[in-house]
Amino acid sequence: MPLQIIAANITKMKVDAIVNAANNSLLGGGGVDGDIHKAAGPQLLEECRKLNGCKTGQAKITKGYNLPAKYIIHTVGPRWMGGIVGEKEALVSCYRESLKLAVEYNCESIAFPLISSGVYGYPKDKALEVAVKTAEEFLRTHDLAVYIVIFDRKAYRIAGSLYDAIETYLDESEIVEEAPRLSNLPPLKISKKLLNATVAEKCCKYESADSGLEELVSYIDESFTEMLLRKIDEKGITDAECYHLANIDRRLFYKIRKDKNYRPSKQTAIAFAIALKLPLDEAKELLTKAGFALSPSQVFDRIIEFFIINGKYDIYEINTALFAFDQPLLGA
Ligand code: AR6
Repeated sequence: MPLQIIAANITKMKVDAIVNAANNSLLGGGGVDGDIHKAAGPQLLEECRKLNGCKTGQAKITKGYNLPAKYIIHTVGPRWMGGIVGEKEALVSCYRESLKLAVEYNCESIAFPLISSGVYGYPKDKALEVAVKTAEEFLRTHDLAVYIVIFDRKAYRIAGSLYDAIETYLDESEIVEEAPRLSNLPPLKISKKLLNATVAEKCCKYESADSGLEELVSYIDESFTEMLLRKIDEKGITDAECYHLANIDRRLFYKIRKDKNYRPSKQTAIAFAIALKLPLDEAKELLTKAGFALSPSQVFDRIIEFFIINGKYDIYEINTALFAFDQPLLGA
């Protein structure tokens, strides 16, 4: 199942479980912990008192009480000490233990705040990287919708070097772009009636149609779905690998697989181009099949180009960058 990064207040999330960035006592505090206790109501503290605290890197579960979420998973992140006392391992453990608890309680969706990145001082870009990587690894073997919730969107930054490289790319003078290669043929106008006709009916109509129509129709290119499936075969990857690499829901993938004429959204089409590691010309071709292009005047399109040109095909890295530039994300 896909992983999504969203800007929100976690107490409002309608998911099976939300995660609380708590302290060892589990008796409440400031930040997200304070917000969750306030929104869930005093019964939460009563239940927390019975849990006998929680070790750093571990997780415990309670009911959600007045929250839209069924459960609250309380985990204790590490305090940032400069990254030299095993903070990363402890933070990875927070995500893993919380995810394991969610599965144990049959949750189908879970939302995390950026654990440790507030009062505990873990740098936000590094905290997000741990969150995304650990969740992504877990999703390879589990079916669960995972949301990483960013609260203070403005304070959020990705690693400086990547951010700077993308900014420089966006600032570069306009690149010369080839016109999207739709077809060498003039636009084809076919009535709805003809499109919906059976093959036999079409043959009859072609015979009486203007000369050349039959020839034109025979030029109709490989569809998006056909090109996608061909590329999956050529790359020798499985369907599951493909929809995971594309951060696409399994059900959506099979819907596309079954429908030769499926028209995906632009984000979905690009997600597959990334999953298949297509070079820029082939990525553009796949997009064209779905009726889209990459425009040099759109920030979103330029960021996608940046990653493809630099051979960076990690969809989760691309999504964190898109999020930093306030752009829609790929896949889910
Ligand atoms: N929804 C989503 N994210 C939030 C919300 C919210 N309502 N409120 C804050 N955040 P922090 P920590 C973000 O300090 O660093 C508490 O006192 C916030 O922007 O809540 O793990 C505990 O009791 C930040 O990115 O948790 C502990 O003593 C992230 O949540 C200590 O703080 C985590 O910030 C834990 O510190």
